[in-house]
Amino acid sequence: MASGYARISGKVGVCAVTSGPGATNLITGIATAYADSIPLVCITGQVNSELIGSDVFQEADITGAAESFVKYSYLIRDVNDIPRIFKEAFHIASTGRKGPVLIDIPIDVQQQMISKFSYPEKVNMRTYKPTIEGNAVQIKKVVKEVAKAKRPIICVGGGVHLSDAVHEIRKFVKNNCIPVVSTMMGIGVMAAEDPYYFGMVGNNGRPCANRALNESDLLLMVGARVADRAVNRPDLITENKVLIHIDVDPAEIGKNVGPTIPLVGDIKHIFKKINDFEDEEDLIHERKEWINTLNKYKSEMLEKRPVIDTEKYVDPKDFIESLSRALPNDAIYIADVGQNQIWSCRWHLVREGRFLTSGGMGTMGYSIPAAFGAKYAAPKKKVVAVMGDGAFQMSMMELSTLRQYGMNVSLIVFNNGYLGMVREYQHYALNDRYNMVVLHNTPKLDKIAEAYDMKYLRASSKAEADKLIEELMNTDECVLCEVVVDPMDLAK
Ligand SMILES: Cc1ncc(C[n+]2csc(CCOP(=O)(O)OP(=O)(O)O)c2C)c(N)n1
Repeated sequence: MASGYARISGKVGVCAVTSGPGATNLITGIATAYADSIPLVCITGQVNSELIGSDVFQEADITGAAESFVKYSYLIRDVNDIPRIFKEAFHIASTGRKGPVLIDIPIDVQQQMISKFSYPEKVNMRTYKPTIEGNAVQIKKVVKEVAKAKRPIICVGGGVHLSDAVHEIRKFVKNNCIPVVSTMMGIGVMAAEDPYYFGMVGNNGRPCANRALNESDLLLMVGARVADRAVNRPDLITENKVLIHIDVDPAEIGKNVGPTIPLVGDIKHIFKKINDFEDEEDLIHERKEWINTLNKYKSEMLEKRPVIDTEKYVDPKDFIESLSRALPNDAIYIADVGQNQIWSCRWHLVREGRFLTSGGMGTMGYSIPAAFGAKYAAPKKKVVAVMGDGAFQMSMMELSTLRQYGMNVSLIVFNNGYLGMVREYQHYALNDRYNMVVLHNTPKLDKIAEAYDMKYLRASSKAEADKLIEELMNTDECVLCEVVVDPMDLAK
């Protein structure tokens, strides 16, 4: 929830839990935020300072357990450190490469009074000074190199959203006539049907996006990690192109691939400066040809669409596309993890809204709580969460939280009776020897909706799906939709 809130509000999301099991329950949420660089301050209760380490009731060494997933953590020993630590925690979470910060507070510290409360105005940490402004010499080098490129491409990642640089990137793209592809976290930086945008790259990406990336002579990797899902063989990427890697985290640059030009800093700051340089008019013609070539790939390299019996099932790709066309321009769409996520990445057409998903960790059960946080941050926007029947059951207890706080979101469960993505893997890799992927026990969703006093809609054919979408657009209530899809359908 805090993560969904942070992504939509652009502020730090905060969550607080009790000691021991409360704290350990939070670990997956913390790790999910860490993998996607989401700014959080997570406050955990801790047992009495004097008892720490003696295995008392509800004790867990949470700073130790979460060590590798937090940007920083504190165990507060002195109540008078609270103002400074909170100031620092919010600063660390929300600057540089954003991420979760943990504050563990023993009960005795919570019960004491601060002798003289004063909340610091400034943070002064000698060891933490992220680079925001990009190096002027490097920026000039980037501009020079881009000006020479005939087949340049930009690959945008989640860092563009995190630095609120969508406007600056779109301006740069238009001024310089450069095509764009994205990672999963970079979806939405460009509108899905923008003529400069060619889709998501990677093993679950669009063939034309991968081809565009491969055939470019210059790649600007912006706010992306060059992670395994996006670039299969990073070691080969510089074989035929100049690589410019722009990221706020210096540790990302050179981690997976050595760039020709590294540039550390905040993307918004950097592109504001880059956009101030004059454009190279004479190359624009050649770049238009490059874009024409990519458009040819786009129309020729059509993805496989298995034939679905639309009298019996809903075609999820068709459904997602129709849904996204019906949604308001600024709608927030959240995909869970699994086949539903891959379908959503390809077929949800973002315009001015946002697309949220758990990219780095791929945490099932992400979408319902993230929908809560997104709706809390943007109460006037339509929020839709799409998930599989497996993930639904991992977070369905949060229906109660949605109802308690009156968060009217639309939840869409693709019911295929399987942990679909893993079934698909077992289909390809294990010759259909299915093991622990059948969901015989999915509860009746109409009954679940009734139990939580929610509206329920169902579709198991194309005709019903069209009606469902229409009804969904005409309601502001909290809705649980069951969309029956072919159990044997494939992600791609
Ligand atoms: C918490 C968690 N457990 C396990 C996995 C591994 N996993 C990835 S996709 C998937 C199946 C998802 O099934 P479902 O939610 O029904 O969605 P579908 O693939 O059918 O759309 C699993 C088990 C995961 N990503 N997260």
